[in-house]
Amino acid sequence: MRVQIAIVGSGPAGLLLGQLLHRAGIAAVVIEQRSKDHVLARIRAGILEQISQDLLDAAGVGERMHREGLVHHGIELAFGGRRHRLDLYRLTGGRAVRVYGQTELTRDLMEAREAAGLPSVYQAAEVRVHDFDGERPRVTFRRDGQRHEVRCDFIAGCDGYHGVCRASVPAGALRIYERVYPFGWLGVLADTPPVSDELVYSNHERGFALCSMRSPTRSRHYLQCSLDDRAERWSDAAFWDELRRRLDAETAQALVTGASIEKSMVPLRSFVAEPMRFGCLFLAGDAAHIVPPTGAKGLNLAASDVRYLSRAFIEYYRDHSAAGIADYSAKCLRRVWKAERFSWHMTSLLHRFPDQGEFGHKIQEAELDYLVHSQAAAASLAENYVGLPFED
Ligand code: FAS
Ligand code: PHB
Repeated sequence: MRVQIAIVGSGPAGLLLGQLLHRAGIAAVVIEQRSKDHVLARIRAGILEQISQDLLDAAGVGERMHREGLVHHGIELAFGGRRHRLDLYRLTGGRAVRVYGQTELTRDLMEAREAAGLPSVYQAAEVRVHDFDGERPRVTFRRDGQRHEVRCDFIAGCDGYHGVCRASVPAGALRIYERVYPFGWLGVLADTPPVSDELVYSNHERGFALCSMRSPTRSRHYLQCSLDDRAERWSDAAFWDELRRRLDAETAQALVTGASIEKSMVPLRSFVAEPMRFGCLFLAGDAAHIVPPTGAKGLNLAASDVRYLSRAFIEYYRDHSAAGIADYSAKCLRRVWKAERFSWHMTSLLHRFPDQGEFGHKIQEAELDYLVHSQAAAASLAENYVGLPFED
């Protein structure tokens, strides 16, 4: 097979890139190691910045998101037994976020790709990338016992943190920056009504908790947990009891519990691989960077990379200019590091660290108190939460 762009990975980054390239008449194939069902079964992000929503519209897949997604003008911070609302809309001069699960966004993109009859390979085994430092990059894989080869102009490594693309870059060519947090998140999805109209982020002495949602009838909750914890050790009752303990009295009272339909645990890390381009190989999304989910940035950063990468490829083929390709990594990384900073800040502000001590806790309390009583501090958090503007 020969295409212009070989996209490795059928998560949000790979599928969104494929759709934007298709709309520009650029031929791409998506190569995914798992099945569609497996990709759709992963429960992940829930918050879309306006920029990500605009990209989905540009990709022609925004209709269900607008119909079913929930626009949120604020978030609430709970600490010291009270909730404090941050009016994101007022603080940012009219900007908001939309709750729309990554699973649904991925489904919309998969369906659009299928409807357009675009080439995708699922359950591809032994995916390998070759000769991306030369002029003739290739991707090979096995499927149904046959070896396949895709010849292309460029390879988009959209294969996530554990993917093959970054792993194929010579170690000396990468600079890795990483912080592993001493805790994880235990997440539960349940068909129970959300505890509040907006998200509630709770800083509690027992640990962080987050009350989120997917729809008016489906809630998503998280508890900070230790790294040696396991989801299967938590009964639903134990999860709900601990969540109640970490909420203020009013919220705990309003919590409607029920059977979990998904329960999973993720470790938290900040991770950046620099640069994000190696010859004809371009990394996008989690393949290049990871943020702790506290700032709801992971999925939105993937979309941000894809915005730059799709424009670079379109410019290359339409305008015969390699400027966007040359600038790709530097432009992405400026935005990546700002999101890394914000996600690290939100994580440091809201979680209990084993070594933080009483002084550290008092500093957290003071920062939260300052945040909810200072217009300037609240506006700073708000503009990062809704998504910083692009500095193209
Ligand atoms: P993805 O990891 O989504 O997709 C990569 C794809 O590449 C996968 O389908 C994988 O199967 C495939 N792949 C991997 N290796 C391959 C190979 N060798 N060959 C072919 N295909 C290969 N973000 C938030 O904002 N909020 C959250 O609450 C949140 N929760 C998360 C929970 C978990 C468990 C994880 C891992 C991430 C979470 N994130 C969250 C971040 C998440 O949403 C990512 O930012 C988002 O999935 C990034 O999308 P992609 O870059 O497409 O990577
Ligand atoms: C989610 O709904 O999954 C979610 C929302 C906000 C976050 C993290 C996760 O900061």
